[in-house]
Amino acid sequence: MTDSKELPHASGPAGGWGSMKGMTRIYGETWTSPAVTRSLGRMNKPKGVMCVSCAWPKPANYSAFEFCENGAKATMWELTSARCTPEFWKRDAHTVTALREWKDHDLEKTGRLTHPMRYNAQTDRYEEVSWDDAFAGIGAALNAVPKDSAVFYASGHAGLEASYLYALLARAYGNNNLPQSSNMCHETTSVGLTKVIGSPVGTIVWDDLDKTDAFFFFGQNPGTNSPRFLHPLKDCKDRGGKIVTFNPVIEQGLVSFVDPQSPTAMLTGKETNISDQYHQLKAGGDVAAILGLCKVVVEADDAAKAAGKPEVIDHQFVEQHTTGFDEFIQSCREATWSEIEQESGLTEAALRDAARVYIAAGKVIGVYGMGLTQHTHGALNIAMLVNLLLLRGNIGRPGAGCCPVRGHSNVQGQRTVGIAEKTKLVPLDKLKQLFGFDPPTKDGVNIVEAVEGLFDGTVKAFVSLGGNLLRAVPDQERMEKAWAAQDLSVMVSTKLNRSHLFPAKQAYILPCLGRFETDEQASGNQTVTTEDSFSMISASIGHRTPVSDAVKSELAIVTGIAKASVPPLPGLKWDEWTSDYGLVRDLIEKTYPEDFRDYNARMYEAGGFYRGNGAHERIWKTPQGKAVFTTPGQLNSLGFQDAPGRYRLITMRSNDQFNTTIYGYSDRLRGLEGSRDILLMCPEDIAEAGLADGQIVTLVTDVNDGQDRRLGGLTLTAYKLPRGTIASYYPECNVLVPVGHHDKLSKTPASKSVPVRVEAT
Ligand SMILES: Nc1nc2c(c(=O)[nH]1)N[C@H]1C(S)=C(S)[C@@H](COP(=O)(O)OP(=O)(O)OC[C@H]3O[C@@H](n4cnc5c(=O)[nH]c(N)nc54)[C@H](O)[C@@H]3O)O[C@H]1N2
Ligand SMILES: Nc1nc2c(c(=O)[nH]1)N[C@H]1C(S)=C(S)[C@@H](COP(=O)(O)OP(=O)(O)OC[C@H]3O[C@@H](n4cnc5c(=O)[nH]c(N)nc54)[C@H](O)[C@@H]3O)O[C@H]1N2
Ligand SMILES: [Mo]
Repeated sequence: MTDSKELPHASGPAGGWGSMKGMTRIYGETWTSPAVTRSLGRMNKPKGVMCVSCAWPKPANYSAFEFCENGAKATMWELTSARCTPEFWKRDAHTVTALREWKDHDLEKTGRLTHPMRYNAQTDRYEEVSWDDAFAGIGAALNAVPKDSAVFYASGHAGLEASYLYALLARAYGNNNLPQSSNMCHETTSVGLTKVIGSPVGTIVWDDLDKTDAFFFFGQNPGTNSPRFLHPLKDCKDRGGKIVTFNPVIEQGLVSFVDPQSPTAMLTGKETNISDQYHQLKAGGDVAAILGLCKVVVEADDAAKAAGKPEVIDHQFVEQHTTGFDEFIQSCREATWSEIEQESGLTEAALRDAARVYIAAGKVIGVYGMGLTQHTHGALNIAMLVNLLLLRGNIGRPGAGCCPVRGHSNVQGQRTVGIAEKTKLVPLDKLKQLFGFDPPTKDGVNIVEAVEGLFDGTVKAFVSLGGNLLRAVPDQERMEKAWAAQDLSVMVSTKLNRSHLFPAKQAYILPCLGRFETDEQASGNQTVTTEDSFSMISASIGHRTPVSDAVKSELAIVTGIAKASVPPLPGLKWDEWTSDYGLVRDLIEKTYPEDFRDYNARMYEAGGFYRGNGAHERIWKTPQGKAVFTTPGQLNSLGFQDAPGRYRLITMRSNDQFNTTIYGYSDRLRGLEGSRDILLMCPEDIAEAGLADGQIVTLVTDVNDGQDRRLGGLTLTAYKLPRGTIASYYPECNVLVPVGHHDKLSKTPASKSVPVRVEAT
């Protein structure tokens, strides 16, 4: 294993006092009140509030502190006492144009948005508007553009109830243009996993974490992005289990962890070593690495058979449950070690070590994140991981399975309840029956198509239920111009962000309640529900006083827009639904009866209720009716060739951000402090390029499509990375990602392997 102490930028373990310090700093910066500790105490517990940060599941046997460093940061960020009121826009320096010079961190630090605002081009400022005027203006503008040209985007925050009605609004308005943040994230999973196991989501549940013998991690960073995952990982190690990691970057959370919930560990500093093996493969090298693992499994099975020993491949499972096996193992036998080594950047010996752990483990969970999904052949990456799991029957039995770790707290659930641009994913006939209108049958746009539509002028109006799309998508510079050229932009937001600063001809910012706040409607304080990465559905009940009397719930905003833009129909009871969200849950249950049985009663169960998943029961909803082995057509997941001076750029998240929300400038777990304008490169590459550690450089996208994409002012920083793989931060790097650079099947932007050159500035 690589010793973290060898890193050019060594850091302490994940968790421990470092995480306490991280939380304390945000506490100081957000001026939140000490009452925040009461909110934190309710987090992820029945009748409490499900974390507003990531989608990591909530255990039924919860502990006193069921939150992590990043959940606490996200909570304090939302519960800040700072307010961005209409007064903010009256200050001389606060024109929209001037605010474009501000950093993401400083925009959000202005605090919670308190009033609906409309852009005034004369003054170049947003000005307060009444809700009635805002809804009327939005309705009129939506009805003035062709129906196909309006887009209804959702970032994965809003609860199931508001999301269901949002999807209904788009369809009643007249299109299926319902792209979502997962189009930049786990859409590769939704498409790729469905292709091979017939399920768009992961196959494990909480109990499997406690039963597994080994975790294999591919491109997911729990220390930063889902820190509560570190507890089951520590438990796995405590019971003698193994963890093997494949990641070009050494991520401290996968190296060692001090449990902040254990007084003994905190006082003694006792670290748990997490990864038994840490394989720093090249970005885009997973196809070859996994093929290498499978090759060893096939070899071991051949040898076992020859020696009359128990088989290594689970042939009974393969026979009964899969298709494509013969062709796949043929490709394993044919692949040479030299090409596997070349493409993965790992040695045969290292891959044999990893395969030994895989073979010795009775039950294995394969975990993955953006390191697999955000590639040109991201779906192939996922299919390869499934190949590996299928060989030994590691899907659909206790302690084993496939575990994509989702991002936003309700990103998976929004898709479940109809926020989907693909009509085949939505029971349109049910909608017709329930609401009495003909839902449009033409597929809508995903994010890449929406961005292309903005560029060519076919998208004219954009409604965003949360998020900061302009900052999150590829080709950001072009996007800023195109966004502002639209007829209408509507942002339902909690904080100011860059997407607000490129207002369309008519532009609105609509402030909404956060999940911690009470949501009083005619029938009382409302409950909202969310679905986590394990398909568990849980209720949240807000308990904090709303940030201002003038904010509305996301659901009330959705119904407000709906009433103003969709003709009235007896079946569309927007007001009634707003007065009691339980009625919306009844509609969800009627639309998806198998998934949401007894919804209103079961949503308070500890740990949530399970929506079910065929693949978990070995029911494969693929065209073949079986799980599918995939023979790789190529040995990496890139869409370009290596060339002299061309690097594979990983756009990465720091420990001090949640997507485009930048809490600060401390990437503690990577030992990087003080600046986000950095480029990480290994010392050998720096020397070969004739550059020097500390030098200021510019990144230039190495794609020949007539566009000049560059990002300057980056401090070159020597870091322990494989040759040819470099890394810099998202979202800053989004000016470099071409919109056409995406996963072939799902169109998820390939943000983890952007071809770039490095120029001395
Ligand atoms: N604190 C915090 N938490 C978050 C978020 C956040 O921004 N901040 N974002 C949320 C969201 S929306 C999401 S989707 C998730 C994202 O969480 P993750 O899926 O963990 O996403 P990333 O951190 O972007 O990338 C994961 C890892 O992939 C590695 N990697 C890059 N390229 C490759 C490759 O080619 N192969 C392999 N094997 N690994 C590679 C990177 O080094 C990194 O460690 O986290 C969620 N949680
Ligand atoms: N280069 C590169 N690009 C990427 C990625 C990458 O790894 N590399 N990752 C991609 C991924 S995985 C994702 S998910 C996207 C993220 O894309 P988005 O989901 O669009 O962006 P966020 O940064 O999560 O959105 C932050 C904003 O959401 C609003 N907000 C926060 N809480 C709430 C709430 O409760 N309700 C409402 N209505 N609004 C709220 C606030 O105004 C805040 O400014 O970015 C993608 N882009
Ligand atoms: Mo995400």
